[in-house]
Amino acid sequence: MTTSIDALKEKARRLRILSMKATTEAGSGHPSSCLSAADLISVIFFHEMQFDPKDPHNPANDRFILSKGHAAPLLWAVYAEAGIIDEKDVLTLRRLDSILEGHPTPRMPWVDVATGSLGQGLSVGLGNSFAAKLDNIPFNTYVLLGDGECAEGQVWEAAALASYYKASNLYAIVDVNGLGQSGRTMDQFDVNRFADKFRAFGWFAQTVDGHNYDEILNAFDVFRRDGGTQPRARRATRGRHLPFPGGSDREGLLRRAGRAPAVGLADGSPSRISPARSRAPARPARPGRSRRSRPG
Ligand SMILES: Cc1ncc(C[n+]2csc(CCOP(=O)(O)OP(=O)(O)O)c2C)c(N)n1
Ligand SMILES: [Mg+2]
Repeated sequence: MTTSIDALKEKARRLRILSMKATTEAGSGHPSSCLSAADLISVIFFHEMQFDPKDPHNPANDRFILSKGHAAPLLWAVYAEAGIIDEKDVLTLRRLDSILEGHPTPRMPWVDVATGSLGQGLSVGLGNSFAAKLDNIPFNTYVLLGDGECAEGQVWEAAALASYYKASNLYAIVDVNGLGQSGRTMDQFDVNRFADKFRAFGWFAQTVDGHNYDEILNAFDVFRRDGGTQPRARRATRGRHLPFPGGSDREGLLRRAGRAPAVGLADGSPSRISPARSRAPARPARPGRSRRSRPG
């Protein structure tokens, strides 16, 4: 694990800067949507996820879906920070000859599915979850959603199905920044409402301050430790981001508990997070993963 909290914060700072540079260069985009999620995505990519930075198609890679696809510049900045593309590539954002479009598309090899039509990412993540189980490959899928996006009914259709099928290898992280495209969201910074909704669908949900690294990291730890056994709510105050993981069932905990885990997350004033599978016990070696690493 590369990643001390200071290192994760520094990565997030660089992600913010590069996102701003890219959207400025392109003259369009959603820079604020990138900024609110930078701390969360730093932890997800540089602490939680495991993948081979040299092989986007390694079946054992953990998967990431940017369901709030309009924050694509942040995702491109992540791949630059991971050493997968150059920083200067990120500045080609939205050019006709660039594979780095304003929303993620599979023209970029690390993107499995085009996103940007809000509401669809969690459904695709659930498909990944099924695939992992059918192929017996223990990868996890992380889906980052917007809070405004959660007004889309498809999010809850996916949440219900994930719970029914105990998709314990699926994490949903909701960035509760209180804003949709042109105004306040219905629930604004009331992250507990997000967590309660996910819980109502059978998820293990936590809330965190999405800019507090101790809380974010702890939420993932809690999820790994308790996600399948004792659903617990982490009380927090208001949050800007909410991560919800569907959870991992490596140890079969979720299966036994009969529920899917979820995580919820945080914000910019105080916020909250949720769930976590366990980082603790080392994951069994995955096929073809010998070169996998957390990029530094
Ligand atoms: C199905 C659909 N409807 C509308 C839009 C237009 N749109 C783009 S960004 C956005 C606001 C998204 O807000 P939120 O999910 O909270 O993300 P944030 O930018 O706050 O992170 C909207 C409505 C879209 N991309 N897809
Ligand atoms: Mg929002």
